[in-house]
Formats: sequence, C-alpha cells, structure tokens
Amino acid sequence: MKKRLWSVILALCLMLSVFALGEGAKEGMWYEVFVYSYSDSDGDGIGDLRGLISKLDYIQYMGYTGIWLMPVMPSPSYHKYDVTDYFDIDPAYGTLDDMRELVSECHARGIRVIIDLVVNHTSTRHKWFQLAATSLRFGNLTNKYIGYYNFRQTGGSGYARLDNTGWFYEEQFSGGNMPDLNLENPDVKRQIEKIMRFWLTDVDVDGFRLDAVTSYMSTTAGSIEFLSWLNDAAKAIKPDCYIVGEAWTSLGVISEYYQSGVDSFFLFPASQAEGYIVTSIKAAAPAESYVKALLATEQAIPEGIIAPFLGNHDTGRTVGLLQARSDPDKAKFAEGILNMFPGSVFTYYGEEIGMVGSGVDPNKRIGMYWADGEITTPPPGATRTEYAYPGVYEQMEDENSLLSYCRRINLLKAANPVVMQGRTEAVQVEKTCCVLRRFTEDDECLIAINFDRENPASVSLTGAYTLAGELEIAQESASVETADGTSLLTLPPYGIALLRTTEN
Ligand SMILES: [Ca+2]
Ligand SMILES: [Ca+2]
Repeated sequence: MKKRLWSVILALCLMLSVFALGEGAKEGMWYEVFVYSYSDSDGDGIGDLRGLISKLDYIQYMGYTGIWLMPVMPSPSYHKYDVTDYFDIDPAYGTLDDMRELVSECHARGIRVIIDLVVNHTSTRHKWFQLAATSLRFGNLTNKYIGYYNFRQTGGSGYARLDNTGWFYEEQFSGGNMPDLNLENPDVKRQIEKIMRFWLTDVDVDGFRLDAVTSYMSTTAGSIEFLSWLNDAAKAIKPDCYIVGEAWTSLGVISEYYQSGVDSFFLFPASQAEGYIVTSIKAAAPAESYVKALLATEQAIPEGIIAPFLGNHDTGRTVGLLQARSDPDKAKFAEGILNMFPGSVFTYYGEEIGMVGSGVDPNKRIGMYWADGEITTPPPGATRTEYAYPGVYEQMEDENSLLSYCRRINLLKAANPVVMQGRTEAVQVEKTCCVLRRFTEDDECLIAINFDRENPASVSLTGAYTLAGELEIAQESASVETADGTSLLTLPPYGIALLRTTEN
C-alpha cells in the first residue's frame, strides 16, 4: 500500500516537473523533423507519425525541448508544402489520432510541438481552388471561393494561367501548383483562425512555424500587418503558444518583421555558407567576426526571441557548408558557437550525426541514418544518399561523437537557461578568443570561446570565477585558477566554457 502511495507521489512530482519545463520560457532547443524521412513504422518506405513516436525517447535523450514538424497535412507532394486539407493528417503519415498521441507523448517528455502552417498558398487541388476554378470555367463570377485567391485577366510575373481560360491566378512559387491565397479576404482570415484553433485546441500543438511570410503580401508592411493579426488571433486561442516565421531575408528586414509581435523569425543571416557561423570560423579574426555578428543581431532584435540555425530543409547541411566530411571537430565547434547565441536554436534532423546533402531539394531531405540496417528511405528525386559519419546508435555509444557533443550542448543550456534567455555584453575580444557576459535580470554567466583549433587560449579575468560547464572537443578540459581576485582561464583548442562568479 505504502509503496503504491509513494509511486503515485513520485509520478505526480514527475508530471509537475515536466509541466514546469514545458511552461514559461519559450526559448529552447528545437529540432526540425521531416516526418517523411525520419522513421517508418510500417515498412511502406515513408516515414510516419508512429515512427516518430518510437523515436521520442531518443529526441528526449538528446535534450531537445521542442520539435518543429514540417507540414503534416494532406498534400499531393512528398514535402507537403501544398496543402489540400487543413484539418487532417496526410494518410501516408498516419491519422489525427496518431498526431494527438504524438503530441501527448511529447508533452509527457517535456517536449513542445509546433507544426508548419502554410497559408501563403494552397495546393491547386484544394477544394477552395477547385471550386473557384470550376466557377470561372463556367463563367460564374459570383462563387465566393474566387475571392479566396487573386484572379485576374492578365498574366505577368507571379501569375499563372488557369488552364483553358482567360484567367490568371497569383502564384509566387511558380510551377508548384501553389496558388497564393488572398489574405486580405475576411473569409480567408476566418478560415485561418479556424485552422489555428483546431490545431491549438483539438490537437493541442504548442504553436506554428509560418512558411514564406515574406510572400504573404506584396509589401513588407502588408505582410507585417497580416502577421500581427495572425499572431493576435493565435495568442487569443492559446496565450503561451510559440510562433516562428520564415522570413528569408536580411537582418534589417527580419528586424522589421519582429514588429508583428510574432515570437521569432529564423535568423537566416547566421545560416549557410555565407552566414555568421561559417564565415566566423573561416575568418582571419574569427572571435571578432563572431562577436560583431552576435551583437549586431541583438541590436537589431532588441525584443523577441532570436532563432539561429545553420541549415534547414531548403539549404545545404552543416558538414557540407564547412567542408567537414572528415573533420568532426569543425562540425562540433560550429554547433557549439551557434548554440552560444541566445534564443531558440533550431537543429535540422540529422545535423546531430553530421548528415550531408546538397543540390536538388530531395538530397537535403534524405532518410535519417539510425544504423546500418535502419536507414529511412529517401524522398523521390534524391540523386545522392550517402552518409559521412556513423548512424545514431553508433554515435550514442561514442563519447567523442558529434552526437554526444550536440547532446552536451543541450544539457549545458538546460542547466544554464541564462544562455538562452539572456543578452550579451562583450567582456574581452581578441582575434581568436572571446569572453562574453550573458545576463538576464536575475542571472548571469560568462561564455568563453577559443576559436583557435591548434592552440589553447589563456584569459585573465577580474574577479573569482568557477567553471560552470564546458564543451570540450577531444576530452581536453578547460581550467580556472583564482588568486588575489583574478581568475586565469585556460581553454583547450576549440574550447567553450561557461563561468560563474564564485559567490553564486
Ligand atoms: Ca510508413
Ligand atoms: Ca502571397
């Protein structure tokens, strides 16, 4: 009897702690999952929700606190960015009940779930477009669905002809059979609100990733206005939901988008080969380059959650960006310094094991490599499926693997949330080494980074500090020695350390 009571109390405590983790701060370690390529539960060659559910223990083990699912709604394409029904799950992925179970299994593990919400356009096969097109073909201009899209009788850039008619429809993503919705139409807005309510309440997701927000309207101001409306509508339904927008543009324009009140916009200028992270690693004065980019980002985004990432389903992967196919240390260090940006860092599935992929889109979205006998099938059109590093299970066994390093990053940040929630002040910046102060109103720490991959770095700091955590590349540790109110920090090559004042 007593034993059972204890286990009930223990279970309650566990539930409360998980609840506390999922609540409050929206900053976290996010993991982007392409369901198609992640894990296939029934052997039909297509990854699915039940496959993903079976891998949640792994995602939790890695320390990710949230997952972003690329579109899961019914769609004729493998990538599903052209939706035919906003209130269901694509049958290849499973059912709404599978989705509800996925969300509840995530929540039980302290993992939040956001889904791709694609409302700039629909599929041409969506019933709204089909009904509008049929009416136009019969010369009936009164059908209300015609107003859901932007039809006109002249062609031009961004317009496609409606087959066998003199009508053209707006299509910003040409050739994809993806007609743009008329987001100024109040009926369309009512539909979007209904869609958000369904996923936030009925399915209990924790927010959305908004696709292609710069294509919403013809001007930035127009898109921002629409985003403000969308954000208010979503937060009225679920006040703590998290929304992140895809504005693939410059820091200056991204900064304008934050005026909408949307929590985050992906920090595209940090990503890819020309982005802050990769260019800093390659720069002659890497620490200076990194700190400059970090401070400029915070200045441009004084409020709102920064959302840095290295690559996603539309870009090359980190190992390719860095030419690090046989240079795991460089790949680790890139993940390390990316994660020393504040905010919500997004990691694309497979980045944690150093997957490669470039060229045509399907190559960037190939199957997750779990083990030699368990490689998820690539999507149609993939021309290269090769893997530079071992699979998940092998890397889990290896303390020095990229996977183990990525896991240590997440654990370090979970133990020191100020890294995610704080803002930055440069304490010392030299050519290849920097010390940053990361602070919130009630917490602070120092982040020290050695960008030199050959030589250790030594830094003298005023005050007594202790090592609060570190990310070491090859089992070489940082050390701090304090005497007479001064601390001498030694960082190994590519070392990253967190320091706290000894009084804390
Ligand atoms: Ca399947
Ligand atoms: Ca549009």
